[in-house]
Amino acid sequence: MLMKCGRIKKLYIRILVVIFFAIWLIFYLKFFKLKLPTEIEEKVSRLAAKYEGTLEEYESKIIPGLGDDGEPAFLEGEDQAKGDESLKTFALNTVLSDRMPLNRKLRDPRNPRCKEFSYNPKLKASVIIIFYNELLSVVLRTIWSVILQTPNHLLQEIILVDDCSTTEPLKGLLDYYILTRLKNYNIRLVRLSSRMGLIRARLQGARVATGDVLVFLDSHCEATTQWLEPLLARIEEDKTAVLVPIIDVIEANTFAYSTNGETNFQVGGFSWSGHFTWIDIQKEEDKESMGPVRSPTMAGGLFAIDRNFFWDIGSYDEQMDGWGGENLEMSFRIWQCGGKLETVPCSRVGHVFRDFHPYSFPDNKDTHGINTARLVDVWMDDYKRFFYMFEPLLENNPVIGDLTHRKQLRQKLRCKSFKWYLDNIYPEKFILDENVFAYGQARNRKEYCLDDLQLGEGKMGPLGLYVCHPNLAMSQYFSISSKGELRKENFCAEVHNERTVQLTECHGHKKNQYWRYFTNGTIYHPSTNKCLTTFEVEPGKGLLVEKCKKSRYQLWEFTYVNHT
Ligand code: LR7
Ligand code: MN
Repeated sequence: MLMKCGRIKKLYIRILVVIFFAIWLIFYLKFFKLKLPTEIEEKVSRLAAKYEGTLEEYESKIIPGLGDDGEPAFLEGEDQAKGDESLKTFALNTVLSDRMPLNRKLRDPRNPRCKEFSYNPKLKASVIIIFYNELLSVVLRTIWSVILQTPNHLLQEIILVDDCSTTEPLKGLLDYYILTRLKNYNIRLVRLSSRMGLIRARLQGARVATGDVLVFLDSHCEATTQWLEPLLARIEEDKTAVLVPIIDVIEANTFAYSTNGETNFQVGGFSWSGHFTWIDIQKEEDKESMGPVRSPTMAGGLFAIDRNFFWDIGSYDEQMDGWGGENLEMSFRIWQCGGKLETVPCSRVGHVFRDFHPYSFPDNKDTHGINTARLVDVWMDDYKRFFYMFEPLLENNPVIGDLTHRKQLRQKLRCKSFKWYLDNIYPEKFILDENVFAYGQARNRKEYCLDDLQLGEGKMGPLGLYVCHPNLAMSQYFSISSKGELRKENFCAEVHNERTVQLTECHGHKKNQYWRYFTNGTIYHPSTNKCLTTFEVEPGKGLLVEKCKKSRYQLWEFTYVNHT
């Protein structure tokens, strides 16, 4: 017995020695490899032969001071014409960007009160910037802004993830730029060997990150004064807080850095069709405090999160392809599974908003739709019914893919229901069929229905009349809310000139958006003392109000009526 113990002990020691040696070897090799100066020198001189000329020429074209302070910049003559032309293909002025200094100085856009706060975070950030076929100068300006606006001791590293770009300047020239012009900074460039889409590209970046906090940025951003400190300080206070800065607009044509004022900012919402939207902050005191403000969702591209928390809470849905959906998925998940999402008004970062995506996706797949279907199936419980009214073809469609892992995650983390999220985090969200007097199709003379005439999200237009569809579709879905609004998701019927009826943004103050639906079937508009009518209204045209009278043109029957 004693002998046996002795042998086992010896065996253990041997194993330990081997492990120790292996670890030492790995470290030694890694260290040695990193420090091998000749190898880097060789690479630099190899690249220099090919790119130094190009880079010098490129740098010589930069016009000092152009775009300083975030002022709009303009080019002249041929450059101006070429710049305008580039907007059509790249959705941003590439000629101007190439002329503007890569390290341009911006004004401090913050509310003056932010300067009174002092932050002294101990955490370090890994800034992860992913890109696919972006303009080199725009990417470099993003990197420079991070370097210039971040104190050294807070920046662990910058991780660039190239999602297998095909444009030439993002290849050798970018390598060469980093190895020469940025050699004093800790920058890692990860090249993906195939196009993975932005969700998986971000995951690859997160996998190699070593900082305490991950900060994700789009590759066409510019950080401003003290952008990082309040984010890190808040995470230090609460590891479960996921934070977004105020995202200012960098104009795609002039690169003007524009803010919506020092105090005005919005937070994230969503539409039932599965899109991110901006919404006003509900509580007045939240606007004033300049402290972190609750945000039901985030836009997705710019945020800070504790690195361990990122993995614990389920990182991303790796089966999401291309672009879109991951932002709402992460937002709902964070709230439902015990985290919080906040906008930090004293942190501001600009983002170039483009009119269209200058890139396409393999197979032209509707990745936004598919990704959103994945998230609604996992996180939204029965409320997914609304999304599928917008996207009926995606319901139960195998293109959505397997959801087992994400559903398991929801169970494992014991996440709360979507109803909890709506009640507690986003109580201002209008739910089309809850707490309403009536909803569904509103029929007049059996065959005609209220119809938004394909208004489209965010647009105003007449409240129309159309032949009823055999099934309830979103264009004919209306509700009479508990406040007496005749409404869609965000649009309310309102009387203009005492006669025509328009759908405009709901203001919540009753007035000319106030209606009453009587049990006799009339929809009455108190402030004009008139009733909604189809008299002399052609299908496809806007509805009217007229003096209330006994008339079948004024009678409406909703699919569902809640008798209270
Ligand atoms: O296949 C791709 N691979 C990539 O690496 C496609 C894109 N990308 C990169 C791209 O180069 C860019 O750096 O991913 C980043 C985001 O792509 P954008 O800039 O074309 O997206 P966007 O700004 O139009 O879209 C917003 O919504 C997306 C949904 O998937 C992402 O979450 C974006 O990060 C997000 N951007 C923001 O939140 C910035 C504020 C905009 C608003 C509102
Ligand atoms: Mn973007």
